[in-house]
Amino acid sequence: MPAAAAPTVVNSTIVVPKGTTYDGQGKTFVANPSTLGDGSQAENQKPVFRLEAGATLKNVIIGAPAADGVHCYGSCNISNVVWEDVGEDALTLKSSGTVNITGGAAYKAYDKVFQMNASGTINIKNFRADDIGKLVRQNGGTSYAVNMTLDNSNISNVKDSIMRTDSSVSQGKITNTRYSKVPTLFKGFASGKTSQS
Ligand code: DGU
Ligand code: CA
Ligand code: CA
Repeated sequence: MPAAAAPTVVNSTIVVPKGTTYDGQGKTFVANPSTLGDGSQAENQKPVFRLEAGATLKNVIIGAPAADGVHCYGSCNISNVVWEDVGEDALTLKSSGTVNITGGAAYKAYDKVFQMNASGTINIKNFRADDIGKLVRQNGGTSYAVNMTLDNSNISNVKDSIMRTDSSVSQGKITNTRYSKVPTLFKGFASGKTSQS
């Protein structure tokens, strides 16, 4: 078997311009801890990838350290992206839009995987997550609407919940998903705002 290729060390955030696609072709990317962040729970680390509105990131493995993962400024498409060891968090919606996550996985998130810091939608399908705090977290104390969906996925070893919000207008929907060691599916949602089948 050929030796695995050395990871690409990212010294400054890779920007994916508006409407374009970045195909990592299965390569592994890691953050330079002295320029982007060490992937600890310290806030204000920089992302490895920054996606502008309508950008797509695909076929990427993010290794450790992962710093602040991926930031989306507006809608973004994330296809077959694997976080081997989530940093401060895996992906953040920084301005309103729809995040579509298709395929891929996230492992070892001490706290959050997907962080929603703006209103919008997150659709997660065909995903695997293991050893995480929360899969989706709307920024604590915010009251805008976030619509969260999870379909056809496999989620295990969760400390807190799969979807969590403090907003009475946000919604969560989980379909066709397998769980193991998940204490709570939904936390903080108003009654009637969640469904599971
Ligand atoms: O408690 O500082 O966790 O984008 C609030 C936190 C939060 C953000 C968020 C993020 O606002 O830091 O990583
Ligand atoms: Ca944080
Ligand atoms: Ca963060």
